[in-house]
Amino acid sequence: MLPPAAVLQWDVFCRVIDNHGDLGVCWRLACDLATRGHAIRLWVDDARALAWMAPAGNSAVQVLSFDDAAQAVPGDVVVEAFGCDPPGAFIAHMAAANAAGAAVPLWINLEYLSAEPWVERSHGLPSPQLAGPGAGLTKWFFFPGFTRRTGGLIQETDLHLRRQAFDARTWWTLWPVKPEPGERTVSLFCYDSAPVEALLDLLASQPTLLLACAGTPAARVAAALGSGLRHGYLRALLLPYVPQREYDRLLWACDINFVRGEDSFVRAQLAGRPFVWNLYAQHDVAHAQKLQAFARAFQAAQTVPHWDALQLAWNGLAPWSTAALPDRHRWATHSKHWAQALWQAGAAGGDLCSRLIAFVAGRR
Ligand code: TRH
Repeated sequence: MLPPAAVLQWDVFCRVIDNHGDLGVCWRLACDLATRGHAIRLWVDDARALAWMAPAGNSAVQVLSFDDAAQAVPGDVVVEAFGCDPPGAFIAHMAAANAAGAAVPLWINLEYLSAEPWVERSHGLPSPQLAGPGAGLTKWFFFPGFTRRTGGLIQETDLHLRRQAFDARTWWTLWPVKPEPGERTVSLFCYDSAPVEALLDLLASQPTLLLACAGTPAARVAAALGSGLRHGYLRALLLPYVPQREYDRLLWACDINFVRGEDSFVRAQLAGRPFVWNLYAQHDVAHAQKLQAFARAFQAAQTVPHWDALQLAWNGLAPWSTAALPDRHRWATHSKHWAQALWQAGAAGGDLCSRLIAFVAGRR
């Protein structure tokens, strides 16, 4: 019989730089680790978004103020999300323990998601700290990703079952507006830079119920559609922020999901529904390479004609005149297959938390 896995105290650090992905990713990670029996302290500098993201909270996750960590005794594992630099006094505490020959937490930097080939080479590398409060310690890079040689994607242990048990028809009955027979449903979550008006024109040629999520430039959607929020065959609903779990269900229920950043992008893939990704634009246009790398992976086994062109145009990397919606059935089938491959990897212990726990166990 295998020995029971050790229950560890995890300190997860999150700084909200902009938007909601920093906290969105950290919250999912914290909850997923807690479900696996671990004790979690989530240190966050601005927890306000949890009021809508996770109104019910999670009794197994302690949410604490980032700066208060300066007075805390570090636990067994420290995860800093996206290189957010935990308070110096907290790290100095670890360095002092190290200098005294005492046990030191494993220190992990959870990085951004990318399908670029260098991720496999960088995942799991040590970063010896030569200066600063952590001098003498080692920080480890942990990269989420799509291949076996990366950290995988967050997939909670019950996610697949919940996804399979989801009944869209019943779910829609709880909404104030429901899709009519033959009307496609599209969720929209994007940055200000996205060509929203052009998309509305494109969608308006067929019966479409558009659910414009909070965070999307709602004023532009409203201005383009007028007070009735209608245009051609398209009608729209402007949504408030909904809890993260409800947002997941929205992705499961819609025929096409426009998503952005990191977390909604991953959840749209796991939904197994057609999606279009709005990348967080970087000054040096590094997001173009990020998109290209993902497109190469996504289109490796099967191709969905027009998907690349739509992606490029949606991200301002090609003229909108080149954009068209891919064939609905082909796109849906491919998205389902893509999700199945991710699910299979997750079920075989390839999800992010399983890999993170194994990584920690291998180095403690
Ligand atoms: O908000 P984002 O743009 O987040 C950011 C950026 O990607 C940024 O570059 C990166 O630094 C950071 O993520 C990691 O998009 P994202 O990543 O999809 O995060 C949105 C979160 O908000 C996600 O967890 C889903 C959640 N959400 C809800 O819970 N309810 C809602 O109604 C909506 C629209 C989103």
